[in-house]
Amino acid sequence: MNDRFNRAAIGRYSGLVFLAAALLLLGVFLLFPARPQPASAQVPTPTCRPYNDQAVAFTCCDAAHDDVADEYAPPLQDVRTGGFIPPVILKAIGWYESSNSPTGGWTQCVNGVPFDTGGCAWGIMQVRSHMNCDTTQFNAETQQQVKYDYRYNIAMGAYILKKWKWDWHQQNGRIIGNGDPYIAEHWYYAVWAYHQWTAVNSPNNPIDNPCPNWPSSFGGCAYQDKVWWWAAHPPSRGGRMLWSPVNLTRPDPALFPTDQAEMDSWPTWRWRISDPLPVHQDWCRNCLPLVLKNYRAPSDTYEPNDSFAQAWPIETGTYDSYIWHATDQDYYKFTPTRSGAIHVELYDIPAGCDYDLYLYNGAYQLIAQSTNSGNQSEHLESWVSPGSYYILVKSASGYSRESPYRLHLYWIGKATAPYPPP
Ligand SMILES: [Ca+2]
Ligand SMILES: [Ca+2]
Ligand SMILES: [Ca+2]
Repeated sequence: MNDRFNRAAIGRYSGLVFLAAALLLLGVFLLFPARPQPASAQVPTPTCRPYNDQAVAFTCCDAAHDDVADEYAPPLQDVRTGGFIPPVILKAIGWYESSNSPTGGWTQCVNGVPFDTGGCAWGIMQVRSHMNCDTTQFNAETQQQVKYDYRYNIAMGAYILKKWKWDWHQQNGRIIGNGDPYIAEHWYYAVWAYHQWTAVNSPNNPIDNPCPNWPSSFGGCAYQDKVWWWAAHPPSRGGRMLWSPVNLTRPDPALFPTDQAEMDSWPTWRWRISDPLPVHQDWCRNCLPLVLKNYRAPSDTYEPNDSFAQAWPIETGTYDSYIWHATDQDYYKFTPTRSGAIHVELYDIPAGCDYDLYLYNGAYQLIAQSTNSGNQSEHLESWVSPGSYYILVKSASGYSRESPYRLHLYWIGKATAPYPPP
């Protein structure tokens, strides 16, 4: 070995080290690209997401159809149910669970403070599992959303009902009828377990649930019977019935255990009961209930909505409704919380009709319209900022009480990059 050789070797070696380091840095950069830093690292003080009865009803529909969860990417708990829940069940549970709040049912917050029971159960769905008083808890951000965001709260209630109660009963053979989730009566055990799966909720328990005046009133009845009663007797507020009644059939109470000892020894086959007839379906195609088949909407939906003031609040999603008479105007209100592009589509316009689509800003100024001829579909898009926007559907000619139009609102405010640039 001589010095020259060593220097050359060291030179080659240094070059390799430099190349390896550069590749490593490039790899690190590709794996963890620099992200724009938020303007302030401060955690914002949580505030209650604003809501009203219509917004709660629509969220119950979205949750029933597993359509809320997209907004809540990790690190929140994933609240996708992966299935269907008859929406009237979520509406009735949410009403009954929060009905002891100072402002009645469907209460998420009171005076800007999340509604709780004993600091343990939270919001409209009174979510208790994995919250403050439970031994295993959701992370802080998830708990915060359950408390402050009615949409997340309802989605979490739906998640618990479907993933932890319904699925658990199905897996253990406690099945009503053929276990079809589209039949509302099949959810009796899941709703029972939503409160607690003990004989305290057995409808045949004469001590806890005498239920003397069923079906005229639910006093003294089991938890899930109370939910059944509310489904059939929707409350009204502000002159509007909060949901369409669905007269759910209560199973024969004699089919169930009278006390905990009996319940503990109940063999699986005894939980398999036939359909309590008649059974019912409910979904949100028109936000109206279905009693089995052969159903037709008896009235228009989302009414009254004939002016800006009456505009029906909607979130992203699909809505079926009617131009019920020649001068019917259907206003919808959309309140984005972030800037983004919205797309509004109007389709399934009935044959022989010509409906048009208009978009207004919060000052009632027309900002976009789509007015194709005949029953061609309409489509418009616009850039929106946080605030109120109004969508108007009205008829240029014709109307139909038989065939609904379909309105679809798509919002990409969730996207990180504005498009088009503001
Ligand atoms: Ca209408
Ligand atoms: Ca109308
Ligand atoms: Ca048209």
